[in-house]
Amino acid sequence: MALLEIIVAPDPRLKKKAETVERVDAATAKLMTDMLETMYEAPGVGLAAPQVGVLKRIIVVDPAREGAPPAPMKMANPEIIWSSDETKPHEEGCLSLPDEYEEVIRPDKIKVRYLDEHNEIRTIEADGLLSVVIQHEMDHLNGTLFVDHISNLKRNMIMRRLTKQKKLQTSAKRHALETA
Ligand code: K1U
Ligand code: ZN
Repeated sequence: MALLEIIVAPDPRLKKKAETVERVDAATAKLMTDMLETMYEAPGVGLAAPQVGVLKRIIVVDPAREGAPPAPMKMANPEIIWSSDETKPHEEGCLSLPDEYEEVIRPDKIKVRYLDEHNEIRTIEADGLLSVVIQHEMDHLNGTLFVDHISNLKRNMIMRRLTKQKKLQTSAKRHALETA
């Protein structure tokens, strides 16, 4: 197993559309396992392959509450085949937008079809946090971030903070190299 580096916004790699997985082979299954390990370590409740620099339609999720047994799910080529008309607001975070949280409104319930880690087709129904996290991770596969669902004003404020943070980190790294 291996920990992967999570890309932090703003970064053009987070805005690209990911490619369909032809077949879930051993290499894809290993990537899924590494993504789950990276997600647990972060910690987070979901992760999409583009967040670790891999432009493939792969997501992992585990919305189990603290203290509950783990409930990891590994999905390739997830497709929403039904979503409820009823919508619900939910506060979302993102490991690629550290320390930023905003309410996003999405369909409450969904049905998702995907390939599991054994290349088997599966269909599940999801509601609550599982539904929110799957929709959030599937957005990453199309280059969409949760801030794309909120007002321009809020999005611009968040992106300005993240840009500033990145500049500070870049200059701190440069200073550390120059003084080493
Ligand atoms: O970056 C990501 O896509 C993961 C993201 C998933 C998500 C969380 C909440 C609503 C929608 C999507 C996260 O996991 S952010 C971290 C987080 O929410 C969390 C961290 C530790 C414990 C519980 C939650
Ligand atoms: Zn995210």
